This record gives sequence, structure tokens and C-alpha cells, in this order.
Amino acid sequence: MSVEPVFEAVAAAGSEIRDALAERRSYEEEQNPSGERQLAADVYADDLLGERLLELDSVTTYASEERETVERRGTAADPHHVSCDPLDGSSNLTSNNAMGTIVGVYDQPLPAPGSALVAACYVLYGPVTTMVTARDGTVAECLVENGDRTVLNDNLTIPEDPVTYGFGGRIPDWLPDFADYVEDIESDRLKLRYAGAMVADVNQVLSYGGIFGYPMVQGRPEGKLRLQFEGLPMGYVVETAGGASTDGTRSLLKRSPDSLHERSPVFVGNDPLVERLEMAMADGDA
Ligand code: P6P
Repeated sequence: MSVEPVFEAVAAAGSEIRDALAERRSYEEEQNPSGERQLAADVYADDLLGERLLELDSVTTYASEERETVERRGTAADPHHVSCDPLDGSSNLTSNNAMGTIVGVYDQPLPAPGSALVAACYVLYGPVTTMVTARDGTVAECLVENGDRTVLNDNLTIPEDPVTYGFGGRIPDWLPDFADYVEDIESDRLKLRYAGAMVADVNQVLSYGGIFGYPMVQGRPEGKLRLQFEGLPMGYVVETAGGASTDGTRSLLKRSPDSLHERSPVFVGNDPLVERLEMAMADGDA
């Protein structure tokens, strides 16, 4: 079944989420399953996207970074199972910086492997609202206004010459081999760009070329980002755009989460930069 209804629903919800942000900057009492404080905007975005996506004929399950378990509704001949990070980087709402929504569409029940992705998209709440969609080997970028999409680029590919890099975690907590890799690519005169929201940082990499990641750090070998909700869909988008992804060892799309909220080191960007990272981390293992 076509994924187009999913993209349409996400675009429509994206405009409503953006309009709702100003009034929802307060923190709720609850935490999400990853132990992070929830903003009213997180809950609003999750409720809206869950409702709109489960209304679709093709969507039978919805899983979200904000919910412990998978929501199920109805049946379909070729069901889509949807993962959602409703408001990625929502802590940026306090500082009025960019945020996003990340959606993965799988043909297997969640938790599902990267190989089960049939499509993915993200909405970027930046100076303007844009949406990037990946399906059938093609990535497209649209402007989103009042839920309507205007195509800006119907065949988005990652620029070959890298310009930006950005990595999460505190530098003193980086592993020595990773720190050496960063020093190495800094000597290539890449520019540091780090927005604190994966969607914004990955969109920079797709716009200018480069690499973004959230590495394994001292005491947290799994890093911070969620494999099902962030790593797999964004890895799918970047690989579809001609880039590469890795968890430090292999493509993220070769990974299969054992649990819904499992974390993983995540890196996406130009293939040569990803390859150099995997070599640097392998050397460290030697
Ligand atoms: P830090 C947002 O909370 C997020 O999951 C990603 O969107 C982002 O890349 C990362 O965490 C930012 O983490 O530790 O820099 O705040």
C-alpha cells in the first residue's frame, strides 16, 4: 500500500504542531520511557500524530518515543507499522531553537529491523517548516504551509564535498579513538554545526554535506539516541539520499532492535567520513 497517506498526515499534523508550540512550553510531571522530562508540546504532538496516523487504513500500529508500548488499531492487507519521535529536540523549545518530527514506516511489527523500513520522513520546525521524505530510492524536500506541501527538491542527494560536522555528548566523555577521529576530520577544515536536535543537524548534513552523530561515551556505550525512533529512520533517509550511516561498526539499517526504546551510537553523513569513522573505531578495537 502507498505510504503517501502517511506523508500527508504527517505534513498536516506538522503544521498543527508548529502552531501549538507557543502555548505548550511548560514541563509536565511525567517522564517518557527514556527517563526524559516531557514538555506539554511532546504530549500534544504525540497525541495528535498517534490519532492521525492510526486513522489511516494502512497503519495498524503506532509506537512513539513518548509511549512505553505499541498502540494497535484495526487490520490491513499490507499493514504499515509506524515509529514516531513526535517532537525531536523538544528541549530546544526553551531556547527557541529548531526541532523536528521523525517518522519511520515499517512492513514488520515493532520493534522492527532497519531492513523492514519501506519509507521514512521528518518535519523540521526551523525558520520555515520543511518536510523530507524517503521512499523507493528517492528523497524529496517540501515546504509545508497549513498542512500543504510544495516540492522544493524532488531528488535530494547529499552534496559530495563535506562542509559541516557535529557530534553530541560532552567532549571529556568521548572515547579516545573517537576523539582522535574528530581531531582528524577537523584538520579537513570542516565547520562545526551542532543544533541539539537530530532533525536540524541531519538536515544540515543533507544540505551541505558532512557528518552528524551522537557517539558512545564513557559509561554509556550505547550512546543516547533511540535506534527505532531516531537512528533507523534518519539512517534510511540519509542512505536513500546517497550518504551512509553507522553505529560505529556497520550500517544502522543492518541493526535489529531487541527492544522498542533501545539506544545506539548513531552517525550519518558522507560515505568517506563514515568509513573513516568505522576504521578509527575498529583500530581502537585492535
Ligand atoms: P544533547 C534530542 O533530545 C535528542 O534526542 C536528539 O534530537 C539530539 O541530537 C540529542 O538528543 C541532543 O542531545 O545531549 O546534546 O542535548
